[in-house]
Amino acid sequence: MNKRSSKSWKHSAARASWLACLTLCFWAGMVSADAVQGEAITESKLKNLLPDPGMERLTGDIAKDAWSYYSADHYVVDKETVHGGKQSLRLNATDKTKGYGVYSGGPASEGPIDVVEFGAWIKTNPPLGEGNWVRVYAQIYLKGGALVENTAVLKGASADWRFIGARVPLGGKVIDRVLLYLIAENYAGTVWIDDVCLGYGEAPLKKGANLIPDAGCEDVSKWRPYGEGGFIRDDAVMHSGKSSMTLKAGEPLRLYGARCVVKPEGPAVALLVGGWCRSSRTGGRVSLTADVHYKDGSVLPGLAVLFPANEAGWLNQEKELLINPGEIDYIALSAELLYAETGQVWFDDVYLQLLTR
Ligand SMILES: [Ca+2]
Repeated sequence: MNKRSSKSWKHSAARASWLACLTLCFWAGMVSADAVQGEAITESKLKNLLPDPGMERLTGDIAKDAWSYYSADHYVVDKETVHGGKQSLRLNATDKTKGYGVYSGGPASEGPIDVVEFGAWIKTNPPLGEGNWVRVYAQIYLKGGALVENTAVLKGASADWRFIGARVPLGGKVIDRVLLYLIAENYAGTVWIDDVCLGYGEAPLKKGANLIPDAGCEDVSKWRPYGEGGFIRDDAVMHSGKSSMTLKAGEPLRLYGARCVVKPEGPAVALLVGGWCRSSRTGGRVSLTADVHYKDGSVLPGLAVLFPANEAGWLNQEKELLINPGEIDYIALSAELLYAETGQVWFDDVYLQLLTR
């Protein structure tokens, strides 16, 4: 994030919402009453989206820095007490009735997000006592205006650096922006903040069961001729089990194939299409190709996984193919040998699985 956009967090709306949340929303989305020890979040491998997470570019000049304060009291650049790098941010809290803190933010997401992770390393002197705490509070603004809040709270006496953080499941929502506040409350003393993290995660898609009824090509009665047809079961060549399915090129510039139609249930983000293929051919194209037919009559055709020529043996190829949203009526999967001049291909252990969030 560049300097210009980082300044966009210093607007009055953020301060107003902070004041509102101080009184109204403190306990909303509270995830942790005590410190979450360890690096569970910092090791999450998510890209850190904060403009200056390590306080390394902090100058102490509110007009220049990526961090803003919202109380009347300034933060200080500390080069002595650091968690990582050469600097940390220090708050000098003198009045227990005030909140002392800073905030920064994260950008809009490019696509749906499944989890937001945030956290920070905190040190206090004197140690936090009964009724004192430091919290990391995230305001996640979704596209369309909804607000998701979550808070991780550091409590308990310790003079050491401690990590607090939280994971917020969003279930595939698009983020407009995130504001991340670090606040000491009901506390008089010194607070250091360093190595803050804010990341957006897209969880791996969930794989459904294989929809192909005769995936191992043991029976092949579930497959139908496609194009010029001409496929047969081969009991002498197989990747696994007792047989495979083979297609032979005949007339050049023709399509020889076998097709299987499945009726999946429920929505999907993508299809996982793959299988094992062995081929001995001249020219042409070998593929597993899916056509998705929707209940509204529309068709998404030609989602193909290509197999290179591989006379030496069996080769596995697979692909995650994004599909359009909508209710699927059926999917036709074709094992194809297209435009080959001569030759033969074998397919075995074919799979077609729905991928969902
Ligand atoms: Ca640092």
